Amino acid sequence: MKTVYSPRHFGHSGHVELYDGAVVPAFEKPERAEMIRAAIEARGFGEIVAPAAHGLDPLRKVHGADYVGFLGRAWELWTAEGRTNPALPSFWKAPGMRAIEPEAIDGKLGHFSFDAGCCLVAGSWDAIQASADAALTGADLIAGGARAAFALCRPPGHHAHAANMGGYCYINNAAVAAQAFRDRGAGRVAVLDVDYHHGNGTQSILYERPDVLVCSIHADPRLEYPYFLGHADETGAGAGEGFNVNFPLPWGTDFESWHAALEAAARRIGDYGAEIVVVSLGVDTYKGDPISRFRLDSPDYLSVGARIARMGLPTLFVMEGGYAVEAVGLNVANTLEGFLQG
Ligand code: OKP
Ligand code: ZN
Repeated sequence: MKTVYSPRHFGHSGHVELYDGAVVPAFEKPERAEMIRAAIEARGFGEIVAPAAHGLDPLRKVHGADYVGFLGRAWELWTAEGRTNPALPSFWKAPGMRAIEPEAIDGKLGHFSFDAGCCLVAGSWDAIQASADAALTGADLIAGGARAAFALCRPPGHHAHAANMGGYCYINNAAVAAQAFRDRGAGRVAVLDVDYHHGNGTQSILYERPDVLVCSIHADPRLEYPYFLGHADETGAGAGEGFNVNFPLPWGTDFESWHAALEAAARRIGDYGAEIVVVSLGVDTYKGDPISRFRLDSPDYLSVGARIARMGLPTLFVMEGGYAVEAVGLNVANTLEGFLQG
């Protein structure tokens, strides 16, 4: 299995987030991708290749053109105001306010986000594009006949909505890849999101579509970020009714309970008749994750990968979360090894 990786992710460094009432370095940091790359290299799963440039058109198929344009210009607009700190949003519209894009960068940052989990620094846009290109290149590998590929995306993507960044995510790499598979002729695509957090952006983007089934296993939004989406009664809308499946689980969930949800999701994907599965691979379900509260242990990820393999589908793994830097490489490599042996 090939891995798609670019060192351009390092451009997205030195960014911050609000945590416990303070501005702190973001948990989503470059060391994560480097630990994963090192673990993949050490296991010798296959070649590590650079992403090919796909341009912005595939991004604009799932995101608004104004939003993509904003991401490309935000740093320039911010520095034109004399700012040197990361461009961090902190103003949002409440229901009843008006969704008119402000001219000032501070207003634009709020207009195109849903939380303070995403700021932009000088190299962010380049890293964001390389991350999306990694997902698209992984999709190319599978379209070319590979059974599986691993897109080592950083920054991650599953929280990003069509026109809003949030939760460390800017471009929804999984949705971009799912769309790319559809455009290449796949009739039915599934997204299986195993990150600890609900994939609110992926759900939102694909909510009214029957051609992409979205299944997400995550901490219950009554307890956990993203708080305002991810409940079990969100089953899709319009033509997409029945094609969104959420598995919210309580804090402290162990592997046995978590795996029962994976089993149900895998069966649902099989019943759907998916031709390809995009796995939003977060390993923040790990017991040692600093911002999460599930209890999976490193060997459990071998079983996760094996169960995904048993679906018997061409599989694109797209990297999402996982913040226990010392274990993130091991946990991702175990997932992929379980898949390859399964
Ligand atoms: C991204 B991914 C910190 C509380 C919420 C956001 C978590 C984003 C996780 N202020 N932090 O799904 O791993
Ligand atoms: Zn997560």
